[in-house]
Amino acid sequence: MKNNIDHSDPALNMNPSVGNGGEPQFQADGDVPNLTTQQGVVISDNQNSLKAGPRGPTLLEDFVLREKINHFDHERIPERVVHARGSAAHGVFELTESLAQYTTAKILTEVGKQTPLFTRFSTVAGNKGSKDTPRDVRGFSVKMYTEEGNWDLVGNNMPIFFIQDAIKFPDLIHAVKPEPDRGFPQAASAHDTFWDFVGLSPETFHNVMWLMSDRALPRSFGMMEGFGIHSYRLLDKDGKSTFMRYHWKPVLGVQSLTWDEAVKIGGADPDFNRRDLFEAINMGDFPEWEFGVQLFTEEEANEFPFDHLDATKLIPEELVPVKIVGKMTLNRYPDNFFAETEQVAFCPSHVPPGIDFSNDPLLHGRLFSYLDTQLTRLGGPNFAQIPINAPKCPFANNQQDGYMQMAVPKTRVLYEPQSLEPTRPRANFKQGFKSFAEPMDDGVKGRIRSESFADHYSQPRMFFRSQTPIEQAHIATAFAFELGKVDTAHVRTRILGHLINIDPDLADRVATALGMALPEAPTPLAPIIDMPPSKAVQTIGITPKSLKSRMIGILVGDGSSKAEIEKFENAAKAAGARVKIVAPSKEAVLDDGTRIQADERVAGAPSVLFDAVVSIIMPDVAKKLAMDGNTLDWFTDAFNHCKAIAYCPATDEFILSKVAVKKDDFVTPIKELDTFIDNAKTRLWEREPQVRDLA
Ligand code: HDE
Repeated sequence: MKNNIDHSDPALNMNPSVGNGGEPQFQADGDVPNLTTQQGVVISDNQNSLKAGPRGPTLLEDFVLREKINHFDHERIPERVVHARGSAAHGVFELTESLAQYTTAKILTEVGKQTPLFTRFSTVAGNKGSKDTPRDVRGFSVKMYTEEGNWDLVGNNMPIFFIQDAIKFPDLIHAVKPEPDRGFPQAASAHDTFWDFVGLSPETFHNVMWLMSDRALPRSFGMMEGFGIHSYRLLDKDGKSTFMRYHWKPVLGVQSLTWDEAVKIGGADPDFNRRDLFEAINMGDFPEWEFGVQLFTEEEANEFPFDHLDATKLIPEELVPVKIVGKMTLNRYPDNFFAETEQVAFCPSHVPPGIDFSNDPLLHGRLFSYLDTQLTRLGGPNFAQIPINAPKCPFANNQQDGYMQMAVPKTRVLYEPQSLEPTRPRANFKQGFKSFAEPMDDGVKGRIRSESFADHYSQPRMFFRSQTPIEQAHIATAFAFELGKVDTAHVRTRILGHLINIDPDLADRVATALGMALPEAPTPLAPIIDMPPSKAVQTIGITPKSLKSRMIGILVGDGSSKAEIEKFENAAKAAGARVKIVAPSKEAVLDDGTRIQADERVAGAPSVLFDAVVSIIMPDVAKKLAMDGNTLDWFTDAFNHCKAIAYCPATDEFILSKVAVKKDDFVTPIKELDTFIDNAKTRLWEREPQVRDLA
């Protein structure tokens, strides 16, 4: 709400003394509701505590003060132990093709039905206040409020995971989180403990390859794929099971940042992805994903050259195509970050009838963990009553009491079997959730890792060999960067050994960048298979040429041509882009005398925040900006990040002449508007090896 108090008013600093009959500030009048305590008592003065005289001690009696401070003291809840940093949005799911042949779940059989949902994206390692752009896996969680109960699809933006067995999860997370003795580094895998764990756990390498790839640096949430990773089951009306792996495919396509951008954005705008989601939704530029499934039978799975119960293995889309059956649209930003984004509790065990679990041992650990963790995070067993977590279909049970109980059951019967209240809820075998009647083999109980889980190198190799040359260079460079932060020599050496098994050329490039000798490769536990390459695992190779939802920065100043600015603005917007005006000051007066407000000052908006940049400034402004490091970096960085640049004559004369920007096909004068718009849809990757020492 806009407040109409003039803060320059010296009266605000005065001390209105209620006890002495003065009228305090900020009083309710007209339509403004009264401010009250939690008990509904109207508060007379919210600016001054109760004191014994104007300069005397504050009185313990002041229940208004105590209640306010007491509640404030307890505002924080424990952040998520992983995935603490996150952003979310409301939306809707619509099924476009029925899977009735495979499942009874209505969410997957009722074509055209709109199901409300809430989706949260997250990083894994960083704390709640950490930046949006570390090199990290991203969480991709969707809570669908189906008419048969909530279905939580708790996935990641990579189709595989680091470990095969849940018992290793605390170790993985302890290794990647800040080191316990020093409390750093925050939100970073580039440190000794992570790479120590990785080197001693070769099963991690497939996910590590994805982590070193551009997939770990998403340009926006709307440009990420989502994967459930594990195989789930679909059950039809006869209880027949079909395995399912689910995928979210972004309509905007997969797009990523470069590492240098990600690092700089971390300083310039730690909320980069969150802000983008907020702005996109508020502008009606709704992020959308297609929902697809890979379906296969037990018999088909037996023919795969890997075990699909192993979460470190993806099922190549070329082997089992992704069948698109639905669409998710995110169309409403949460009203309150804490109440919704922070308190939402996802649990992979939340599935409606017709969906069931496979025997993936990682999934089984998760089926316990997510419910358990909410007890600490949300304070007790009643977190399902928090509005964001509550189902939107009827629900009823005999659970009672516990911390934060909101329900008031009006019955004497909270048990079963019972004969006192015939209308109380009962189980319903026909409609209810049933598990797959899986025949159990009579193996021996033990702490066992299946031999079919032993191949740790074939899929990392497939991933690397499927990449385009520039993506391979990014992966090798990322390994060199990360291992360059590892001080313990034997930890680095061990990683190089594994890389030889994945791809000798990759190992060689990383070793050369680090100035290290290659060790002997460890003996693989299983033969390494040369799988066919899969284009679906690329990033740059499959990024669409499009301006949709990308951001153009236009640098302007006093005297800039309004007509010229509008031409660029309109052309960019027509192609689906968003535009931000950047200027030396917060306001500028254009050539026709109109005063505009810049979205950002150039000092606060480095070019890493934009996908392409334009400069339309007058000579006197250009001359002044040529003395400003921020402005010079604006152009150099845009160039180094392979972006399209459109420049005016004054920019050319006074600024480009001073910086290392070469006039290639993507650096064009503003009169070539169409060329710029076309260039801005992509990046000139061929420029990168000229401006960066890639491994
Ligand atoms: Fe999670 N994970 N995880 N995880 N995970 C949590 O649950 C856990 C795993 C994922 O936006 C926690 O509510 C174990 C795989 C996402 O709120 C916790 C294991 C995948 C989110 C937990 C895994 C994920 C979490 C922390 C190994 C991709 C954020 C807070 C057995 C398929 C959800 C919470 C959100 C969060 C445990 C592995 C995805 C502690 C034990 C594999 C997206 O329960």
